Amino acid sequence: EYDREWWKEAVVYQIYPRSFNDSNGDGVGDIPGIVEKLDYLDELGVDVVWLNPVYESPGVDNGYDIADYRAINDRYGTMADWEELLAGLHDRDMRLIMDLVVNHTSDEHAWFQRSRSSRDSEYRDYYIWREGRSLREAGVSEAEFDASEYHLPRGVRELPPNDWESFFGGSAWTYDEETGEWYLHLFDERQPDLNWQSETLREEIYEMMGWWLQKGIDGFRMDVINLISKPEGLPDGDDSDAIVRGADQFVNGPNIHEYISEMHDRVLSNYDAMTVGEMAEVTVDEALRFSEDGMSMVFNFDHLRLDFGPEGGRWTKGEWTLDGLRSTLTEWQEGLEAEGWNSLHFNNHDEPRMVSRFGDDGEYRRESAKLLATLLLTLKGTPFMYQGEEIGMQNYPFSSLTEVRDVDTLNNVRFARESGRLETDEEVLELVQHRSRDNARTPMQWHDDEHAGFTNGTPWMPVNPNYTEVNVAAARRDERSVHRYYRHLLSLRDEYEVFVYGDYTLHTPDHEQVWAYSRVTTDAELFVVLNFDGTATTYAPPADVVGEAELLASNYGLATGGIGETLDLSPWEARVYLLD
Ligand code: ISL
Repeated sequence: EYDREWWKEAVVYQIYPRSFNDSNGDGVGDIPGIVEKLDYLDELGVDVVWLNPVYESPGVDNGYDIADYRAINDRYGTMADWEELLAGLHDRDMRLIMDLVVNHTSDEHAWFQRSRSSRDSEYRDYYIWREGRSLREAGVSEAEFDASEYHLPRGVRELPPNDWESFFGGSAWTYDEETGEWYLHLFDERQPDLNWQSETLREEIYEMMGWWLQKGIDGFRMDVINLISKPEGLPDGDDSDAIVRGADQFVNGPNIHEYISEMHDRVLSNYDAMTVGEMAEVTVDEALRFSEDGMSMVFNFDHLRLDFGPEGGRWTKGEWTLDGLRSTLTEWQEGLEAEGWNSLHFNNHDEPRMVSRFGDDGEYRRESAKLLATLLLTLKGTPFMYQGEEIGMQNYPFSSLTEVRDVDTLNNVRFARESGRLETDEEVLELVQHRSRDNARTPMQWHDDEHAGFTNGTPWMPVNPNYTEVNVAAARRDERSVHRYYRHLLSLRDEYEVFVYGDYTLHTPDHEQVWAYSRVTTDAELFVVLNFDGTATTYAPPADVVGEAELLASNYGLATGGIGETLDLSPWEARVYLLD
């Protein structure tokens, strides 16, 4: 009766290996460290692990700069360790999806080394090389020209081939002395973009994907996959409001659907694999097209931009509203109801912690973390949890830039300082606390020993000082913990199909602090009510849900069933009812 897929019924748990568990005391998490925690994941009740990149890499962007797609970074372990991880997951009926990072490689990848060596290299067109523009061509006078902006060698006075900007700040082009041309990098200069127009390159990628699938993995999370197609002639950006200059040209570029469906035909269609495409900017209509191309689902970020400031962009600060969150997520719920499938996520290794962002990480940390868990696990779609959210881990209280490791934060701060957009240390620190990806990258908090049990050595990132209270060991002992609540909801999802396949109907499009919705199949109905605020309120549910019902989950430990004509809701209260 439903269009069933294993990945629709699954809950994914994301592991950021550097910060999960260190088995050898070097301060960096590793694969044997994950293997030690497999029973923990099994007990929690998740079905799939998404592993952030563990491939050979110089680590400029913590592994998103890959030097060899078929080798494991020895910081993290060996291929044998990785095989043990895969087997250990499969033995416990869990699956593994790997990160596929094919918009770019590291500059240390052999392809790039050969590509940069000469204009005639057979690898030249694996990457995107262009000549610069002369000052005259660009209409820039000698006096106006600031060579330091482009990190040019002495004597070179030219501009990059176009005006595109890197997501990490500054021009997306770097001049390379070896051949006197520029190469494109939408991220760090040590992450050159691959040229998907080359059929040979595409073949190499498909072969590599097949190689991993043959090893037995269950799918891929595809990094910035909608950036891989760049338009002919690489025209300047046309939209000054774009997330970065040029995005209107290279986001969902002209051949994107051709490449994704080709990838599907050539590789993925031979396996029962799950794929999730990470998409910097994507609309519901685009998402539907990607599902026609054979992608299981995409990550969209509409709801993770609601707290950008009015100036726009990630390095600004504004306030999200319930109205914004509810209408954005509802648009996606409704838009993918008939076709397609949603992913659900409120944080990951690039985003602040969800309880700090959408909940209350002070007085109501526990309650609001549980409310957000309820939302994540009762909307329609495949939920993605990020390590630590199951114990309500929160943002790190940064007090200085010296605590920051992330290339994105450091580069963006540098460019914002250079351009005068951020003037004082206070402004910088406030934004870092609010936005830095490192908020999510502090070590996992296992127990209340030194370094939270993450390592016996010195952790590569400071541990959040709240680890003495917020840690797995304490949470497992405490019946009222966030952790217990996740376990409960995860088991409910296994028990009741309506959590997976029920249609979503919103009941409170305008309510100031309550978000209530139903999930309905032909034979069951869930009613979910969430009080998104630190004050109590009374809410009158729609008449057709009032009556006998079983209270399946509640973050205030209520025992009674039945939905009354009015519901008195405590601060951050969440309830899930199954109607009789
Ligand atoms: O960090 C961001 C949002 O918080 C984005 O600018 C981010 O860089 C973008 O969403 C793409 O992220 C992915 O690709 C990057 C890598 O640094 C991120 O960790 C990865 O998730 C480049 O590979």
